[in-house]
Amino acid sequence: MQYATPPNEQEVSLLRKVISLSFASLMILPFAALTQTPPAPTTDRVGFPEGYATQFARWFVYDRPDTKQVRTIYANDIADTVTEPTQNNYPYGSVLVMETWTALQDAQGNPVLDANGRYQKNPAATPTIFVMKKDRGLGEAYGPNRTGEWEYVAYRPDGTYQTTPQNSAGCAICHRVANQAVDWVFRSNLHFVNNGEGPTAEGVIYNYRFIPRELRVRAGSFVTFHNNDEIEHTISDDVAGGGNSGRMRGGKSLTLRFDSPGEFNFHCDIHPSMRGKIIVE
Ligand code: HEC
Ligand SMILES: [Cu+2]
Repeated sequence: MQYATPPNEQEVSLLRKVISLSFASLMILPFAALTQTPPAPTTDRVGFPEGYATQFARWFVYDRPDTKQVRTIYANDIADTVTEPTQNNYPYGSVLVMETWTALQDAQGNPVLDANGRYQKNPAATPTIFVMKKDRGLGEAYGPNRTGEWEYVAYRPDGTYQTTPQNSAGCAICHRVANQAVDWVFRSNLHFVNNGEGPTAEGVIYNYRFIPRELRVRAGSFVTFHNNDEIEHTISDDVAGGGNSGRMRGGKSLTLRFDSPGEFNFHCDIHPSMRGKIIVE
């Protein structure tokens, strides 16, 4: 499993600038502008997802460390019928919503974690509501950048546009990276594999290794490991009878809390040469 290239707001806004620039030059240079502007829908066939926070299924919450955001992904009833084996083909009428919220931060700009070690929404911030809808006949308007039958729009909570349909080509261009095998939905593994969890990982398991090999944390900290390998591993306490993650398939994460100072040495039961250490200070 992979951590896909995260969406980059700067890229989006740059793209928007490029698009609006080409619209501006449309008046002067119609032909040049037409060939440069990525095609996009001219009308909104997505629609503001009224009541999403209470009526849609909450699929997962993802802490985004680089932008210090809490991203909550919701699925309407139709999208929520999708299972891991059918995630290559969401049914018509599927709506996915990503609510992007600035995380609460301390004076140094570090996210203030909640009792479960997760980011919290800053109550003073205004979220952006990214929406993608799949339906018969949608998607074609993006031309070469089409992602199946999905169309994209971003709204503010009051229903006004953050990204209009006309400016949404950038959404499709980036979502093409998520690819057809998952119907261009990026992080559904957090829903299907991790039961809705998307904490920031301090450690990864990759190529039969724990990376980093040794981690130092303060007492009371949470540590999340993400299995970024193709195969199963375990995180098993070297002390007999100690904690054991059980088999963690690729894409799976595990969050542990370390309360008392000391050393926690661990290994993988399946590949005993895989060893790691956490020093709690
Ligand atoms: C630069 C790449 C990029 C752009 C541009 C982009 N997205 Fe995404 N989008 C992502 C990634 C990556 C995720 C997974 C969450 C994460 O990593 O932050 C995502 C997640 C989503 C989701 C949740 C379902 C999923 O795919 O996991 C929705 C809905 C969504 N984006 C809609 C939009 C809309 C609407 C736009 C345009 C206004 C847009 N996106 C633009 C990369 C992008
Ligand atoms: Cu292993």
